[in-house]
Amino acid sequence: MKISAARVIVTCPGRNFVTLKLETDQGVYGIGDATLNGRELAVVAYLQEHVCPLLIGRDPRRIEDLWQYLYRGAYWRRGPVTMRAIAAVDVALWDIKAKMAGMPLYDLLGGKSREGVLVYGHANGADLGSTVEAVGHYLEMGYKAVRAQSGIPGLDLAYGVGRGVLHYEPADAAMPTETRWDTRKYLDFIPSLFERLRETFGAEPALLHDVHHRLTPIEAARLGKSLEPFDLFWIEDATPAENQDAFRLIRQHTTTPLAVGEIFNTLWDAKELIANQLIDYIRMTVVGSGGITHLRRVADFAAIHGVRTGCHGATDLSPVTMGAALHFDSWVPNFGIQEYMRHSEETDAVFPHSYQFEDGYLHPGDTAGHGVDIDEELAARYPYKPAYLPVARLQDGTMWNW
Ligand code: KDG
Ligand code: MG
Repeated sequence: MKISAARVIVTCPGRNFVTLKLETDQGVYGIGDATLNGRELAVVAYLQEHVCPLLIGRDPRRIEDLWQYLYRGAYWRRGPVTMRAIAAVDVALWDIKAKMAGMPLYDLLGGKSREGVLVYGHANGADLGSTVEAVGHYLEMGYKAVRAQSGIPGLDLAYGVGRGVLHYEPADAAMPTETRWDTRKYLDFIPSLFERLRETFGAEPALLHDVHHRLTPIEAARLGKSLEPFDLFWIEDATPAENQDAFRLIRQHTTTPLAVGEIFNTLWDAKELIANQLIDYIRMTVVGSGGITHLRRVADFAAIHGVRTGCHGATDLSPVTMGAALHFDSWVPNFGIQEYMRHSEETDAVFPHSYQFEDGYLHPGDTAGHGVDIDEELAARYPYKPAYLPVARLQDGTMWNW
């Protein structure tokens, strides 16, 4: 069996996606996601110029060997571009293997560990009142877990808050939107939001919050402490995690669970965090971290240290990643939760998929492979559109973390 073609498909049904399609001499094909929000064409070039030519003629059944070939063989290791390209190949190969076996991918991985995949939705509002309303809307839709992001009094644009629409799409302009940040305003406001959410909805729903890398370690410690009475499922990306040691300080001050990792690319980005039990949830997912092959290793390492998974699932991760992640989530023994930010109808039409939402859980479906396809004709009707993520500055203009 041989790989006969490797093609990169770029489409923008409301937002940009990069998809790799691997075809074989036996007619079976597989697809993988390679989207890197705001830097998409870098991965397109990496795949087209440097990876696709290496794949033609190779045996698609040798997933591990191909992974090692692309990782070790480049000499230059890690990074978001390289690891997304490897992930796209890896996920397409697992798709092919599962299709050849006539099995849904979760069966090939070891079978289901649970009946459904618990997901959290994204509620957001311009102010406290509308955020509470949005959380209520998600609970009415059946979600058992909801992330709440709100506009901050005195700040113009806050992370995670749409401009008048329920769904939030950050890569919203041909040049990066400039936002302003004020830590004191944020820290003064957020506990009142979660206090109101608990008053309104009681103790039952799981509530989550994304700090999006904005705080210093001691500020993150203060936030975690102030949110303890409201029993959050987690606070995410409390501080930038290049400095893994910083989490020791946060941990010493608070029992609020910590989640990190959506921008990590390999286990090495999270090794100290996991080994020292400085976090509770690891947010890496298939597209950002070298596919199923590497994510399995991360999850096994996390399992022996009591850390659970919480895969990133924003809309810039295509339905292909969502499908593959749901098979992974169905199998992985130390599953925590899966993020689920719904795609637009246009995106769902370009990527027909077998996964379904029901009563707070996603189900991967039982079709052979990862259950997600691409309608290439439809995809071709949506050409690539440059779009950047925003940037953030402090009130005095100093560049900050978005
Ligand atoms: O492309 C950036 C988004 O994926 C990110 O901002 C979303 O933080 C995010 C989340 O938790 O979904
Ligand atoms: Mg996040």
